[in-house]
Formats: sequence, C-alpha cells, structure tokens
Amino acid sequence: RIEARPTVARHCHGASERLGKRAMSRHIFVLTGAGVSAESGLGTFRDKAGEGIWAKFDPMKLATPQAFARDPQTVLAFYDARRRNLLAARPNPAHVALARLERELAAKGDRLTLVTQNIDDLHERAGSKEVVHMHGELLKARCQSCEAAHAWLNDLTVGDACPRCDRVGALRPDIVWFGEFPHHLHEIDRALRDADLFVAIGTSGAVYPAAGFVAEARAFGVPTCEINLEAADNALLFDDALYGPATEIVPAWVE
Ligand code: BV8
Repeated sequence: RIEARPTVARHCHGASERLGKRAMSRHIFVLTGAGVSAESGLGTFRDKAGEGIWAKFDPMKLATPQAFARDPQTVLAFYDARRRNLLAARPNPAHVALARLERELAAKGDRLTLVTQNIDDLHERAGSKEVVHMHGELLKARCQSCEAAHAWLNDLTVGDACPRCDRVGALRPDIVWFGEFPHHLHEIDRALRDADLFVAIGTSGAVYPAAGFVAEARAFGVPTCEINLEAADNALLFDDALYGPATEIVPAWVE
C-alpha cells in the first residue's frame, strides 16, 4: 500500500477536513470506476494480474454497437449474466461513505457531483440520490425505435417487445458501448469547471473521455486526488493520491 506522496499530500485531505477549512461553499466532483464496486464482487475490466473482465471477454466482440448488430444473442447473454450478478451483489462501505458525503455536503449547502463509469446501481442502493451514469445502466433497456428507456431486471431477449411502442426486436441494453457517445458530457463539463476538488476513485484511467477528466480539472485549476488500489494509467496527472482498497480508503477519506 503506497501512502500518499508527502510532497503533495495537501489535496487528498479528508472531505470533512476540507469542509472545516471552507471559506465558501464547497463542490466536490467524484468520478468512480469499476474499482469502487470490486469488493461487492462485480469484477473489474483491467487489472495488473490480467484477471479483468476484458481479459476473459473481448470488448470489441461484446461492448460495441457492431457486435450487437452482428450477434445480439451473445451480447445480451453477456449482459444478462452481469445483471444477475449485480442483483445478487450488495453495496460496500465505499458506496455507503459516498452516499453519506452527499448528505453531509448538502446539509451544509455544499455539493457533491458523483459521476460513475459503472453501469451498476450500487451507488443508488447505498443511498446516493444524484448519480450521473455516463456509460448507462445495466438495469435499463432502451428501445431503438421510440428511444424510451425502461427499468429492466430480467434477462433481455431479442424477441422482447418495447413496453411503450410494442415494437419487437428493438430493445437493447441502455449502456454506452465503445464508439458511442457517453451521456451527460455537457453537465459533466460544467460541474468540472465549478468544482473545488476532483477525486477519481477505482478507475484505471484507460477509457476516454472519462480518463481525460483529470486533465480538464487541472486545466480549470481544480486540485485533483486519485483514490485507487494501484496507480492508474493517468496517475501522474493527479496532485495527490491515496492507495488501498476502496472499502478502507473511501470511508476514511470521507471522515
Ligand atoms: C467515445 C460500458 C466518441 C460497457 C464502457 C476506437 C473506436 C471507437 C472509440 C475509440 C477507439 N479507440 C479509442 C476510443 C475511445 C474509447 C476508449 O477510450 N477506448 C480505450 C480502450 C482506449 N472510448 C469510447 O469509445 C467512448 N466513446 O469515445 O465516443 C467521443 C469522443 C470524444 C468525446 C466524447 C465521445 C465510450 C467508452 C465507454 C465504453 N463503455 N462501459 C460495459 O460496462 O460493459 S467502458 C468500460 O471501461 C467499463 O464500463 C468501465 O466503466 C470503463 C473504465 O474502466 P474502469 O472503470 O476504470 O475499470 P478498470 O477495470 O479499467 O479499472 C479498475 C480500477 O480499479 C483499477 O485501477 C484497479 O486498480 C482499481 N481497483 C481494483 N480493485 C479495487 C480498485 N480500487 C479500489 N479498491 C479496490 N478493491
């Protein structure tokens, strides 16, 4: 476990400690990745041991619109398995701590912007009220005919009809695949500009545009902190870092 680098350990101050110092209202921007849900058993995509999801499955064969057009059944089976895994999973102390941070900031007239790359609902189940899912949601299906999004907890099959327009065969997972535009980028950009602190938690910094948010924050003069199990691909762009398992580091940081 690498302790925070002493030279720049100023920015990963505990969130509440920052509140103590606040001269004006505080706005903390948190970006989470698969690492925040790893200890809930959901698995990550890339890890140094090469055990991640994308080590077992080829994302270009499962997480692109072309893959879905070519072989929808295989893509749907991949997401059905992950949906069943998610429904059996529980939020972990890192999710709970971030939900608490949202409440504590709001109670003082301050603000947490929580943007997640994750398609799970563990932030919501832990009590977070405002979650920006930039890569979509595993528990939703979207109709490619009428564009309606529907809560979807069961397996999704090609023959399912859209509950709104009844069109058969038009439903897809409401997930942003590689090559597709992530959701809410304007809202994210505005929040990044306005933030007093940018914190990335449990993300490898391998996927854009999310991996570029830290550079944007720096360009806006926002202090940046990485909370991760190990240094991300873009670790050098962070002013400060705290390393260790999210279920330990995040509750301590929120303290
Ligand atoms: C876009 C949903 C245009 C699916 C995901 C060629 C063709 C098309 C596009 C591209 C291309 N080449 C490059 C691109 C861009 C591409 C990209 O970045 N590719 C990478 C691979 C180079 N990006 C896109 O296609 C995006 N769209 O570019 O549109 C555009 C252009 C400009 C501006 C706007 C738009 C769309 C990307 C979204 C794809 N969908 N997810 C699904 O989930 O199945 S991405 C996928 O990676 C995951 O969903 C995940 O959200 C995301 C990022 O991964 P991480 O969350 O960081 O997870 P990872 O496993 O990598 O890391 C886990 C971290 O946790 C590690 O650091 C680990 O150490 C740590 N950890 C582990 N355990 C713990 C822990 N930390 C704490 N505690 C622990 N216990």
